Amino acid sequence: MPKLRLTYFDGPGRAEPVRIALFLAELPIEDRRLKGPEFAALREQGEFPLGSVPVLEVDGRPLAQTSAMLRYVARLGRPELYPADPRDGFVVDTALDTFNDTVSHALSPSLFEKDLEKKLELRRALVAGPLAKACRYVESLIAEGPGPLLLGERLTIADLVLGETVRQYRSGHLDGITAETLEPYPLLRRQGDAYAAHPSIVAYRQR
Ligand SMILES: N[C@@H](CCC(=O)N[C@@H](CS)C(=O)NCC(=O)O)C(=O)O
Repeated sequence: MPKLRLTYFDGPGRAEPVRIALFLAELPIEDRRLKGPEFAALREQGEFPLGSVPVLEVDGRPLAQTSAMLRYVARLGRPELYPADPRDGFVVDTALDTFNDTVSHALSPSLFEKDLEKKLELRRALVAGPLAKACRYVESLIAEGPGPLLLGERLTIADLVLGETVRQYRSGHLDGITAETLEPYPLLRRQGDAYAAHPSIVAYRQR
């Protein structure tokens, strides 16, 4: 097995689905959690290929991009998390990219905004615009199957990202994005409930 080290901040964020996938794949890792100044110093030293985290080192080779990490970890240790069937794989990838890339990038400017009123204004625009579009799209994908997860009963790497996103919104840790934000999206809420109650996720929380 390769030697794995995951570097991120000391919080869930983008790394949490990768941590969960690694746990489910039973792959031991070094879970390196940085404080802000440490991140800045290591970035300055060129430690992160794209200047961002998470970074997953595989036998010392640093690799970026959360979605690629999720696919890699699934293939390595828990293949059922990433369907081999091309159409199912496509559905997983499109949901992953929508939340892990489109929504995350749309959220970024507000994360760095210090003024609370301006931050809330950015969040209102996000909720009404890119987030609404993304949620409607993912709901249409869930609606194609029996639910409650993206591909029915089967847990996939996309469910890790969607479920962690629902959990983050419900946590109230993001100003202006709350459980109420999910009110118009019943299938996403149901996905979040089923995800949280899934035995694999319960096992992760109890580890
Ligand atoms: N596409 C990358 C984006 C990574 C990313 O934007 N990471 C953020 C933290 S969540 C970061 O490192 N931001 C610091 C910066 O880019 O200055 C991924 O999905 O892994």
